[in-house]
Amino acid sequence: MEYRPQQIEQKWKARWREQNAHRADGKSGKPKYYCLDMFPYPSGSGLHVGHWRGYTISDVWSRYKKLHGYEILHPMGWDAFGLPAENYAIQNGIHPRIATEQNIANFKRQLEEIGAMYDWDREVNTTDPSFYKWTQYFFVKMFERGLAYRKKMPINWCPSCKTGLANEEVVDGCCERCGAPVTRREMEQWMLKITDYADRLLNDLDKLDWPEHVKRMQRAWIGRSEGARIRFRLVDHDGEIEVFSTRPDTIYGATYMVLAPEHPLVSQITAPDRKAEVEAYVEQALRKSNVERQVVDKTKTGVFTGAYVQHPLLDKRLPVWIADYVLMDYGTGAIMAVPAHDDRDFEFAEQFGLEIVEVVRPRDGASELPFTGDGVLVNSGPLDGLPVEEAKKRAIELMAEKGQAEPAVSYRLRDWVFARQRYWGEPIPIVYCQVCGTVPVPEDQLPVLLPDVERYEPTGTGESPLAAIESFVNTTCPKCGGPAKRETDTMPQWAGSCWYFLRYADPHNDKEPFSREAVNYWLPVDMYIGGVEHAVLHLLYSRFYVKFIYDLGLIDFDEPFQRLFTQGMITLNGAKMSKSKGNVVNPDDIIARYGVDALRMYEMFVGPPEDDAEWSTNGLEGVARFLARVYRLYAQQVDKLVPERPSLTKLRHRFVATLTERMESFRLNTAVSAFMEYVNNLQQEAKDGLDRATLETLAIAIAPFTPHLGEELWEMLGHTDSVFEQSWPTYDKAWLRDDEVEIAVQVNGRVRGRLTLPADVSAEDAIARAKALPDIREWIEGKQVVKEVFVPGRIVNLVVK
Ligand code: ANZ
Ligand code: ZN
Repeated sequence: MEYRPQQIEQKWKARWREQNAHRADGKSGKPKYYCLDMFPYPSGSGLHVGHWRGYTISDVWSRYKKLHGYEILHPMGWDAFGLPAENYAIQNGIHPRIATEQNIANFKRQLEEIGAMYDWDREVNTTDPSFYKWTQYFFVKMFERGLAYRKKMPINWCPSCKTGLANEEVVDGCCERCGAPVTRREMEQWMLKITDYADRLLNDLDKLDWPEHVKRMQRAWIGRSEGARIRFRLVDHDGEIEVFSTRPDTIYGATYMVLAPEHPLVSQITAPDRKAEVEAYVEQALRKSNVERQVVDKTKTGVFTGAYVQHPLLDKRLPVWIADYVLMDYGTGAIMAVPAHDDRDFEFAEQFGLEIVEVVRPRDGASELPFTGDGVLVNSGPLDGLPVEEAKKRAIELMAEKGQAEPAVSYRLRDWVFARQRYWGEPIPIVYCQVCGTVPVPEDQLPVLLPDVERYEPTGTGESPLAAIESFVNTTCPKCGGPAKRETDTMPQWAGSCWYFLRYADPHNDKEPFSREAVNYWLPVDMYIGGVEHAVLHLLYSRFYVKFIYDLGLIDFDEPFQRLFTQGMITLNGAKMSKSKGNVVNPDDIIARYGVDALRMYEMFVGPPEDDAEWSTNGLEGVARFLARVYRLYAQQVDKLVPERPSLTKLRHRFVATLTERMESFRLNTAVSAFMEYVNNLQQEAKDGLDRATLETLAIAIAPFTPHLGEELWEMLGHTDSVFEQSWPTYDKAWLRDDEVEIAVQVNGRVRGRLTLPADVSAEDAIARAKALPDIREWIEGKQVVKEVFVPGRIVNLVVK
């Protein structure tokens, strides 16, 4: 009679293993469903209960879908290359390979506890040569198509990790990994031309079922701007300065020019008497990060070069300055400054006493400068009186007639710095030959193995530790057989994660990265679950890779993840749980006391899955007590089942209706409340006995949340097959109807739709249903709902801003 979760859980885990229950072979004849977790990098700290949340959500969802008749692919693997693994290894004096093996073993043990439906036959590991062979293969394909190229340029440099970083890895001017302030460093780098895909990456967001905030972040990161390229002829020098501007309408207000300190023209046009000052300025600017350089409100710095350009439409010369608020890697690295209508130009002009000419005025009269809003042109000759949008077009035409401008689009997205000067990564499969130049390693010579070495600490010279290994560096040219040297940089952490989800479809293939058939069968991923911190890094890089692989003709889809769910974090005392902060709860301890199922169910109960939620041991104990009650209820009733009576039938149909609706709208926390409410009701009824349909329904429905207990309850009811071979319970509306009401749904006080709901519907359900109505979504999408009112039996009113 006593609920002993640990015993039950061991028993079912063993049974699943024996029966290979989670094997996905694609031969069941059922429709497929691919539910994927963002695979973890196996850190030395192991998993805490915060990590469990996402893994549990994805498993609950997989099992729920399985009960709907799908064959489920729910794989797991290891993102094991990269800085975290390497930094951990260095700190602890263990070779990264050994440390990684140990960490994977520990992670796997912990993940197996969850009791998830992982098909371990499909496990992938990015550090396994049989995997990274294909990571290198895709690099070679990029190189062959001109998408991987080398360029000398200032890049983000982390002085603490001693490596270059991609823009996406710099957060508020600091290294995403270690938090050290990032500096700039001029280096020859391997780059991937992700910018070639900017438009597709932007437009195709529309076809994805992703949270709006993630799409918004990607759109902002890609940052498409429309405007013009405008050329200004240099006075007393040959050549011209080209700028990108989103405000060509303000051309008559341009009073000076600014070049980025790194701009190649700087050294050519600087007057001899300005040289010393200019060079000193360039030098100090190079040491700053782009983020520091872009801070608004900061005292502006800069120097005059001594050179002038000719205004394209006026008989006027504009002085050319250099200043670090202009970035080399945006637009053309040069601007026309319009201090009256741009904040930064205004501060700069004030600082250095430069001319300010107002050219746009708000329709309702005078304005304070700088004025950046919409209005009408003034002081602008042929543009006077035109509104901004029209003036933009007209200005471009006027300058285009003289061959000095044309419409242009600019992106904030930069090409991806794809090299790291570190040991623990995939070697970049390139060989330098004096005769043949840069030669990719042919497919039959892949993988280029990462050599097993004693010393793997970063050198700090800007060279990878691999550069010191002569047996690695010296090789023969794959083309001519002559002596050649290997590239010694490695790929960034993200390389393997850009395509690992394709490999799960066909993980043991040693002839190709995957078979076309297998990938087109399982992909795209139907549901991808992970942390929001990947909104622009991994989630953008993977989309780029998939589009590229689609262009290679290897797959039939060009977006990897049809639906995305980003789970919130678990906090303890208000702070994100993390080993380094010392505020973690270890799942091993919890399982030993309360069992896996209690932890799983509590992880769902803790709050709306997309929001952060505070850990509470009391809450967990409540869930554990609840499961013990469920178990006892079955233990008492299964031997004396009675026929179903109407009160039980009604309760059952209502429970299934409520639960299904909450599941479908991904409200997994209130789904748990539905179980609790139902079981309370059943306990009231229990004195008159319970029927088979009631107990079978509950056993099936609870199984996705507490799979071990679900199987046990199913077995207690006399079954010998698995509960997961059953179907999700259905309900008959007839049992709900008598108590239904129709209510009106208003947005900002106006009726925009109608809903039929159970008379005793909770405010939460009513509001969620209202928001999900297509008619209503139209009115609230992209807006902030600031107030939600529910008047039972009458209306829901949503106030949006
Ligand atoms: C003239 C102008 C007048 C501008 C005005 C703005 C307002 P977004 O919208 O982000 O694309 N700009 C161009 N290249 C730059 C660089 N490398 N570093 C710093 N600033 C740069 O911004 C485009 C605007 O940012 C451009 O339009 C340019 O200033 C500036 F009333 O040109 B504008
Ligand atoms: Zn050669």
